[in-house]
Amino acid sequence: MLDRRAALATIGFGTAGIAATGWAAGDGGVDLGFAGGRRALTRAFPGKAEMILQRMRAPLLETPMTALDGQVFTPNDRFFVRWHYSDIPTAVDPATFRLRVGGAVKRPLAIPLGELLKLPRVEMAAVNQCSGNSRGFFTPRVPGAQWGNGAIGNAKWTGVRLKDVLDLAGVAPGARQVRVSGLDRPPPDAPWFAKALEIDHARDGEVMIAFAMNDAPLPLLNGFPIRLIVPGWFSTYWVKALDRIEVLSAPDTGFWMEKAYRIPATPGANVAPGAKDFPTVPINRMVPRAFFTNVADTAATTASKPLYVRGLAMGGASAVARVDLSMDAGASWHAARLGRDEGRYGFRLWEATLPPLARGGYRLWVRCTNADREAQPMQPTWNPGGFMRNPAESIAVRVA
Ligand SMILES: Nc1nc2c(c(=O)[nH]1)N[C@H]1C(S)=C(S)[C@@H](COP(=O)(O)O)O[C@H]1N2
Ligand SMILES: [Mo]
Repeated sequence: MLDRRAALATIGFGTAGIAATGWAAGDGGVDLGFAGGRRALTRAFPGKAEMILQRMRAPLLETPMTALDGQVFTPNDRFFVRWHYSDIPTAVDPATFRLRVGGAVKRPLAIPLGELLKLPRVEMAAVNQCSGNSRGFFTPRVPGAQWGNGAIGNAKWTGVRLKDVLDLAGVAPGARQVRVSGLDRPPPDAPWFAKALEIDHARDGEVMIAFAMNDAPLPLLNGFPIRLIVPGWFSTYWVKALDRIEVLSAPDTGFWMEKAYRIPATPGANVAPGAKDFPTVPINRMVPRAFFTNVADTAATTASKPLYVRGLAMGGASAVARVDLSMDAGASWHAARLGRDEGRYGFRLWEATLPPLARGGYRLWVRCTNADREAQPMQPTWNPGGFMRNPAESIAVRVA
């Protein structure tokens, strides 16, 4: 329980406009909580139940917050979807599908799915989060998909180690990176969507090729038949419908590594709005986050009733160490209860019950700290790509 004293020593309704995202808007759609954030809901996509429609082609589908509430694993039919190009696989024949492994290897391979499945199996819970998740909240606004907080999901992934596949092909001496790409195709003159990992990262035994998601085949829109899982890293590297692995003896100079998905080489990827010509690095590890999932941006309660709040937290590149709540804008913090640990790269449930509060308006903050002692900042950072947003979230609480 948060103590009453801390609860009372609080600020009133903030005007910061920070809001939980993906809540019913009353007109059958949702309001993502930023200007221009109204979206329709859709059931028009194969393998997907109700999703927030961000874009029809290439599909961008966001998970409503209500679909994340109360469970660590995001159902496959509510898992967000993001493709860059509209020419995406609409059917894949598992019998003829081949995973090609080439480049700086001793034995180039074209591996049938049946052969891939013979390798030792690994299983891992891991959060898949778009680099631009929550971009719609950036102030000043930045171009790119205007996501609320729902370009994120956690699944139990089953697959094989990328390392084992590379060992089958035999990595040649002098290998530097491993580049991956999938079955989607760019329009004429646009660069193939391909991402590269350093060779040691690719061979760390954690990076995996998944063929199952929450014990079911991957939905087509999430990368059937196989996709890359890069635990702790943003999902731009989690290449879907993976059909090509190339070992490179020099760093990848392709558009999607050299020009896109780059962040300022500063703490928190933070630069002053309008800054230009700062050094950048490819986006990489995720950072801690915690969300409210059972209450909208404004929770109403009566003075005599305790308020129960819960949500999800992620540590980013390391485990969730703690989740704390504050009712005094971060001056003091109170530990939330944590749910079962399903693995350091996955979501962790958190919950707390606020004591009955005096009538009035409050702001309740939640913050995750990871095992590397990295905590969410109170203030949002800014960069022109709209990447890596992770300030502590807050909701208004009205007690009548
Ligand atoms: N083949 C392919 N893989 C891809 C992409 C893509 O456009 N093509 N987009 C990446 C990005 S930016 C994101 S956010 C994730 C989204 O994964 P999901 O659709 O399963 O949620 O896929 C990644 N893998
Ligand atoms: Mo993304």
